[in-house]
Amino acid sequence: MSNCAMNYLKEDTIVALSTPVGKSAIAVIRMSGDDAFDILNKVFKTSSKKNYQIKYGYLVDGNEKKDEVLCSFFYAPNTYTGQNLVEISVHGNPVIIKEVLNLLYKTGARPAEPGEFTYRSFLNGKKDLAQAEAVCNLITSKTATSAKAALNNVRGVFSTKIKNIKDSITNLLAFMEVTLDHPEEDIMFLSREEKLSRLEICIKDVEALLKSYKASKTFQNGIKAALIGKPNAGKSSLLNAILGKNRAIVTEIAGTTTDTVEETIDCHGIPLTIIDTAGIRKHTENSIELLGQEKTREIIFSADILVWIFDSSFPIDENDIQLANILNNAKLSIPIIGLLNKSDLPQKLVIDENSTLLNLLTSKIKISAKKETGIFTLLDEFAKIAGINNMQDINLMINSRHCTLLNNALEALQKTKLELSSKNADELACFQAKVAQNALNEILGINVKEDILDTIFSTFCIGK
Ligand SMILES: Nc1nc2c(ncn2[C@@H]2O[C@H](COP(=O)(O)OP(=O)(O)OP(=O)(O)O)[C@@H](O)[C@H]2O)c(=O)[nH]1
Ligand SMILES: [Mg+2]
Repeated sequence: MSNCAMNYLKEDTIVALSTPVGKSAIAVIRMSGDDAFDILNKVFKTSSKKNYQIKYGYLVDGNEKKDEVLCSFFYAPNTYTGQNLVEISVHGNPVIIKEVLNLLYKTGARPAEPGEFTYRSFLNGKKDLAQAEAVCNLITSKTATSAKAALNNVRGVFSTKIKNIKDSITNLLAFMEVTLDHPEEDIMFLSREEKLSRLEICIKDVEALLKSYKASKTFQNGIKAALIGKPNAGKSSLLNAILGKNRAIVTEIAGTTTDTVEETIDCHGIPLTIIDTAGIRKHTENSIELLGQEKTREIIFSADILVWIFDSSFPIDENDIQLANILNNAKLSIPIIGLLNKSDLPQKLVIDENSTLLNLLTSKIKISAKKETGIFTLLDEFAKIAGINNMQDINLMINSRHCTLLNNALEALQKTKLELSSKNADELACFQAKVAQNALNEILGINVKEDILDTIFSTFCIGK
């Protein structure tokens, strides 16, 4: 199957299931193209005489009724794709869906490629590229906070910011070019200082957007925290306390958890995946536990944050030392939060101020997984490590493509500034300002190469 944007035809009529595959009350099949209404009318029988936008009836193949449906008609150009578009609500049974799709293929529609509805919306100028990309983010957002940010991008908040910066550069360029063409005159010109100060504003605006990139990434992709520690330290108890439900088995037997248990929560708007692991200890005969410990060692390398849980009702023992050695040898560059658990019991744990063990820890927090104390402090610590302040909100989704282009724009603007500051180098200044303009245009999808569009839209699901 080709999912290359270059092969996407704009004119023919495409059809796809836009809801998940499976059983549901209703499934929605979407069809877009000049012939969408003609194709549908060949197989749609309705008694509705009025020109309603939504019509009730049956999809038929000759005399055979395929399903009882509702069809919503959207007339070009005010539609998602900018073309004639129909949404057919069928019964959500995979068998029916397949039959209906086959019927529509037979009648002249072709299966849509991934992201092709949104691609058409981009081609027809309904959405710029940054807006179109955000449709995908909006669907895959894992927390309300990131969904809100993605919605702002779809609405065009991010695009407007880019356009404003671009307009300022265009305006500035006009003044710079006039200086080039009429170097002897000095009326109507912006002074060098004025040009520089306008340029500085553009630079600040681009920098502000770039600052949101790290947070955007965290909110979109989330972070992974692995709970590690010796058996019986209270890892599974902590997972349950954070989730507020009994997800993992907790017993007083050391070596209870043998396989990893994973859950994702909303931590200050960040999708935080917490992984409970098998406890690491020096001696065990249990082969399942040994396999679990192997898995724990692998997870240590794939996590963004480690949470090392100690049993503070006992002194440090050989199992803690064993884990310290593993972590030391792993030479990790990720934060390790030390949790002194069981703070409800008499405290026996002493971490020697000079020990390598202490050096491994980024921070120390006292908790009791059993009494559920210290949990909020831990969640705040996660957010802090992720670079998110307590009340910080994120308004926009800036992806890695935007980040690269914003960096290109920033570099070009800084070069423009350099050229402008050193006298009589205005041609080079104009050239660099145009480089910045082009980078910003590319964010919006202006003059973007087909293969870039291909890469972006092929990551979408079919039916989007
Ligand atoms: N008093 C007290 N007991 C706790 C606390 N946290 C856990 N425990 C107890 O410690 C025992 C072990 O807890 P688990 O959560 O199963 O420990 P684990 O680290 O998952 O152990 P493994 O799965 O064997 O590696 C259980 O009996 C818990 O009830 C705590 O904060 N205070
Ligand atoms: Mg456990």
